[in-house]
Amino acid sequence: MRRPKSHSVFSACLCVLCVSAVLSNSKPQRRRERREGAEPFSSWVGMLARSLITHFLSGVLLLVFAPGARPQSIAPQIFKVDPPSWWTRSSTNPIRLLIRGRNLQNSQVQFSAIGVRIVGAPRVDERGTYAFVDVSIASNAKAGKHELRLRTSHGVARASFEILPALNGQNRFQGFSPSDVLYLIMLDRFSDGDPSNNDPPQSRGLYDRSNKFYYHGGDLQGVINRLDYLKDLGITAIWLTPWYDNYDHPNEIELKEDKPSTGFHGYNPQDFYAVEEHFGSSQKLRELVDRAHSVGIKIIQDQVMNHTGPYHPWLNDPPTPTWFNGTKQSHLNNAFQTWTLHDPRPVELLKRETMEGWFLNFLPDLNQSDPEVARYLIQNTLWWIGTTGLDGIRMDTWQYVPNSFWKKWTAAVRKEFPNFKVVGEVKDGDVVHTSFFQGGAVRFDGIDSGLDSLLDFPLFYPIRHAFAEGKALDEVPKTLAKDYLYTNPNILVTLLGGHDDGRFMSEHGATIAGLKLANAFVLTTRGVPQLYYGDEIAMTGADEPTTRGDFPGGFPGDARNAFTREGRRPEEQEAFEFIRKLTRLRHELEPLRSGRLVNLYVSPQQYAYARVVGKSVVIVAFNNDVKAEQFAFDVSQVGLINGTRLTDRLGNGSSVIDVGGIVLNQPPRSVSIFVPSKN
Ligand SMILES: [Ca+2]
Ligand SMILES: [Ca+2]
Ligand SMILES: [Ca+2]
Repeated sequence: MRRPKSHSVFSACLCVLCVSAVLSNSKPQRRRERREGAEPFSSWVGMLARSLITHFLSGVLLLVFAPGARPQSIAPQIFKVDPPSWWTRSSTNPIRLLIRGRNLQNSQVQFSAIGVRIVGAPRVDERGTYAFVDVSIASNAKAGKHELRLRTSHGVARASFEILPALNGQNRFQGFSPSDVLYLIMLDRFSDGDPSNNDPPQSRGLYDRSNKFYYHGGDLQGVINRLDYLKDLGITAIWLTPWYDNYDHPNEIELKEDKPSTGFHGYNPQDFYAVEEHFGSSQKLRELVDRAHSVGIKIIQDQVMNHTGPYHPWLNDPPTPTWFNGTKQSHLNNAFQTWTLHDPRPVELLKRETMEGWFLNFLPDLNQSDPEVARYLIQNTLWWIGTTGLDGIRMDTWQYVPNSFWKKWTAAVRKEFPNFKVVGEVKDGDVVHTSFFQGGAVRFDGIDSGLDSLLDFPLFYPIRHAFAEGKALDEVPKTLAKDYLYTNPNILVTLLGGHDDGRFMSEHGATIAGLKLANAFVLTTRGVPQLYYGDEIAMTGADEPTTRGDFPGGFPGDARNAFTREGRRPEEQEAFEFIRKLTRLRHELEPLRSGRLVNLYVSPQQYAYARVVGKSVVIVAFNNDVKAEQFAFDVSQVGLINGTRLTDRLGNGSSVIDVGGIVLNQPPRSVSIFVPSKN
């Protein structure tokens, strides 16, 4: 924020003080003339006259000594209204607007719309740059854009605020469940459906496909264009990396390989209420949500509530003094001592450094304990859901935000959208740590966060170790053995890849066979499976920048199009077809979605389990060893009787139950999904 006039105003104020001092010089003499206990009428007249002269001279001096200050510069101005719209019949009413502008002191706000009413007086900060205004929206409020007028004694500023009809809840706000198959898309790197937004006027020069840290052109239209591909793959929900408007110029603070970077990843918002211009518009976003819903695909938004981007306008002009934890000049650096967050006896400074410290020492850490910040963020979440109809949220950096805030936030989301679901990112391999953050139980801190789901990172690492590196497979059931620590392990989001880790195929020892096993596990075990874009065609990328590579065929001029069979190489096609077969089995076989998980056999490199719902049983058996293995196990506990024939839906033959058990001869690095034959 520019404050160029401050020096001039300061000079003018000094001069006013001088004039006041001159006018005061006669006071001692007059006091001597005054009779004790009585203030002569002439004295009041004199004071009034002096006051008038002082004020007159102040005004003159302000004009004279403030070079460049025109009279209209003290008129109010509005730069932004958050939120820009709301809908009728919302569970949140009134809505609190945060108006950012200039000269907002002593303002009155008016609406001319029927059914829209201002509640109370605006609260304006002392700099006059923010006004908090409560707006009550009656159920009969007229939909449309309405003019908001902010009036001070120096003028009127106008802005628009839109009243929306509440979205019909059919096929919207659906949440997610183990019946879904999620697919994480790095928005900038998946598909460029609109080259006209690749180098937008608002942010020229940030597009460069040869630079790993610049925009590559992927956008919302690109996702719309690929809905058929995703549908064919068996995807029922898309998690998109953040579409918030990120900063419009190179990031000179966060250097990557010694050069400025960009906010192509979306996690550095400069505006929580706008869509990044490289990705499209809010209208295009609504189109994507509607088009996805029309083909049975849900949309999951990636939200950030822990911090803002390093160039957010709030940084130099926060709406309240406690908007951030610390200031740009003075704040804690994040120490990432996350273990202290579930420690009943934490070293307070370590915990504070983790909760309130700024990521990388430059991402401004929002203070959710400030009631205005909490209210702003809660409304922001509701706004994205309520104005688009999206179905779920993946919340970034969950653990760095206080549970006391999450409790209010999840309650507000659930109140308005009862079926909605949220998955939190707690990036940690320890079940003890991760499970602490799941809602559904009051923890030692006296709080139930209300969080539905977590990304299952404790299972992610054993999956990588076993299926990519070929290490012991029993690390997987050993991790699942800790499921009792979760309030609900069945809603955890299981994954073998994501945008913050190198790709599966770039792990030491990874093969297509291993990738197939890992997908077979994720798509048949408990939880909500999540795929990472490009893993279905065995894309590689060993680190964070390269794991976010461009999907081949998604961009103009690409040499081949891996969205089509013709464009896929043989091993890409092998992986793609296998994963598609798995998603189809999951959709077909109810036990794979909602069945309880029953472990049947575990050895260092073999693992077999059943998924059971009612009398329906599916048995999944892995041999992760590089040599064939025969192993036998009892299946009577899942209700399968002697003589039942089990057929492998992945084509490795069949097996007949005898003496309550089965004997399997599993080829090297193989998996079977056995289903009892009908006869
Ligand atoms: Ca584009
Ligand atoms: Ca931008
Ligand atoms: Ca924080």
